[in-house]
Amino acid sequence: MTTSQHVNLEQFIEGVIRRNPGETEFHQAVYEVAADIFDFIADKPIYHEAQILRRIAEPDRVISFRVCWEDDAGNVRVQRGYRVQNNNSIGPYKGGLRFHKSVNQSILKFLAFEQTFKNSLTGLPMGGGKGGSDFNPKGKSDHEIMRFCQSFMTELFRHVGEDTDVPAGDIGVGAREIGYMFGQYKRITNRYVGVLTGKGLEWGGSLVRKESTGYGVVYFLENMFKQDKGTIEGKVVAISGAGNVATHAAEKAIQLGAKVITLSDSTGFIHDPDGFNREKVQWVVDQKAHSRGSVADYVKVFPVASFHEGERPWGVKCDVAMPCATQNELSEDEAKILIKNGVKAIVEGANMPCSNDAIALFRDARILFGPAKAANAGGVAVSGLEMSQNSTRISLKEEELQGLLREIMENIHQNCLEFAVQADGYVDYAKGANIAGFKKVANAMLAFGIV
Ligand code: NDP
Ligand code: 2IT
Repeated sequence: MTTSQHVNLEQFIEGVIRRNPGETEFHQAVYEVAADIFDFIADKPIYHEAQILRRIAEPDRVISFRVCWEDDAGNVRVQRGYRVQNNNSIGPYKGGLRFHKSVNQSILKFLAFEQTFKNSLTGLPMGGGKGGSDFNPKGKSDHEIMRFCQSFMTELFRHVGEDTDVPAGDIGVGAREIGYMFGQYKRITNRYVGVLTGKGLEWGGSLVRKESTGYGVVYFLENMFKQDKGTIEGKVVAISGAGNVATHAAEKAIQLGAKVITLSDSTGFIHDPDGFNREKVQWVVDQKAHSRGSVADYVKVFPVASFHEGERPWGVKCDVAMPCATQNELSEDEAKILIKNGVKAIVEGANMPCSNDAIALFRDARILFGPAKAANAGGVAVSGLEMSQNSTRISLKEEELQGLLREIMENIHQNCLEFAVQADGYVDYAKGANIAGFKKVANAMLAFGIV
């Protein structure tokens, strides 16, 4: 073993920062995982010798490409497209595509890195990947979206495949975009295969995929409470976001007896002190689907509520905080406010929504913390079931899939527990998820030798 293989955590992170200059989100994600993994492998030299963590933190490949498209006014527009294939040790690369103006290599590398551990935790054979573009879908016509998706897939198709890499949706990519991309893939390759998940039900999609991430987040919370001899019933829940994850999490939390009092988008947050019900959540879904506009108009329809422009919901007193919008949307200062207001649990619906300092505060205060890679894994898990259904050409029934999602979330919770219980009895789910997710990928990598 050379001295370079004896690095400690700080030296390891310094190396990551040096090799990936300016990629702050990627550094953050690697640090959060590495801190727990260094503890775990301290007495396991085989992982050090094979440089497993170093290899997982170096994507297998980062593909970046130009995407040209024509807007409705006939202007030529140029975007950048990416696919980060992080690790395929336990299955084909798998993970969403994000279309958002903020997308860059750092964000997609952090997401692909996280996805590797998340997919491992599901127990299904999926590696980690992520992709997307800095294309901003806001204010674009349907035809512009179609042309962009077709152009994006015209390059992406050569890098993906049902046994190679299977993208899906993420921020700004839902059933409509998956449809345009699948249509183009089929047209170019003349193959009808499960190359994307999140497809429509008429063309190879799976029941329950749409709801699965949000529902799964709430099932994970239910399991955390059960373990802590508590219940979700009667809890006051603050949720951020107004997209796929946030609205389905709200729906399931309400169904299980919680009172959801906030939702938000990039323009601000709605506080409804009476609590959302199904109809109110549906209003938000329709508002975002039809106008793609702000949730601000909610107060015109439901005057009991207030809209807080440009703010996030974490100042509202709640028992449970569920950040379901985007990365770094819950800061250290906001964590302090939540703790002061008596928060009992935080569960991450979005990927890396809490800063590392915020997570440290929750852990120190011994507050239940459900990390994204475990809590929001229900989405990719049902994507995995969509892949199985595509391979076997058999469609599972709704009830069966709902049952499988619940069971997978229970298993993920159980897998975390194996490494999560601390000397004082606190269940550190972040640590549990990092170690359980790492172990499976690491052991597969050991089996393959130095590749
Ligand atoms: P959507 O595009 O459906 O919704 C995203 C929501 O978050 C919108 O309300 C959007 O507001 C808000 N948002 C996005 N970016 C920002 C930002 N920079 N600042 C403030 N608000 C923002 O995406 P999803 O619901 O699918 O994804 C939400 C999160 O969940 C992401 O972190 C994603 O990676 C994660 N996730 C998604 C899964 C899935 O299956 N879809 C699976 C697992 C995790 P606005 O409309 O104003 O832009
Ligand atoms: O972050 C995620 O897990 C997703 N966006 C879903 C990925 C997938 O392949 O379904």
